[in-house]
Amino acid sequence: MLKLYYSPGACALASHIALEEAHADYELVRIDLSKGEQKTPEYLAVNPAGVTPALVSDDGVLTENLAIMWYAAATHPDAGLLPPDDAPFELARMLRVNGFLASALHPAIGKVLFARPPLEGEARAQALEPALAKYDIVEHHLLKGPWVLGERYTVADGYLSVFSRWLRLADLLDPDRFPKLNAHLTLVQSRPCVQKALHMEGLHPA
Ligand SMILES: N[C@@H](CCC(=O)N[C@@H](CS)C(=O)NCC(=O)O)C(=O)O
Repeated sequence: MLKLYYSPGACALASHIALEEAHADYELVRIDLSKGEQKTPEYLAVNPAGVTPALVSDDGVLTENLAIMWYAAATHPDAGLLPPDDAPFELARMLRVNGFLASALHPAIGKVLFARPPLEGEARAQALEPALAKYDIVEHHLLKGPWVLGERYTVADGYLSVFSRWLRLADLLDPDRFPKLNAHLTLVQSRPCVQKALHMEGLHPA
């Protein structure tokens, strides 16, 4: 059985949603980031980077949300979480969005919301605007609507929802600046599998 190491509400929620949407057989192992459990020798043996998520499978260990989401989707094709094989450009569009979220948006907003010690005052303001500018890119260029790719739900939707959720919880998902992101988050959170993943992590829709 698959085993997902996660921390509630952190970016591993994207992998969790993908496993749930795939109807995969999996179990959860909670890692408490506030207690530093991601740096214990036991966990570092699973993910030497000391971050969540990590997925243990019969094929081996996977880290990185991008890889875990793709593996969950590709090993459960009936769930239809990827564009079809005969639509390589659609797949490339999905990968473009996921790549942008992983390499640009996540680090930018993570610095604003989760830096240790926390950013304050001018330092926070200086980090916030470039982070919000990444959300502008998604709002205006990457999110087609209603789903990321248009009419089809893919793993990119669950992934994006994690970062929109963080912004809404921080009271920063301004409906005037981010109308499409707001509508998208609400739509993603209406999916039963997403609600189940949130519930399993002890969370509620934002
Ligand atoms: N690129 C990685 C990022 C993983 C990551 O940064 N996870 C954060 C939670 S959102 C974490 O575990 N941080 C703990 C730490 O930095 O100590 C992925 O997408 O899987």
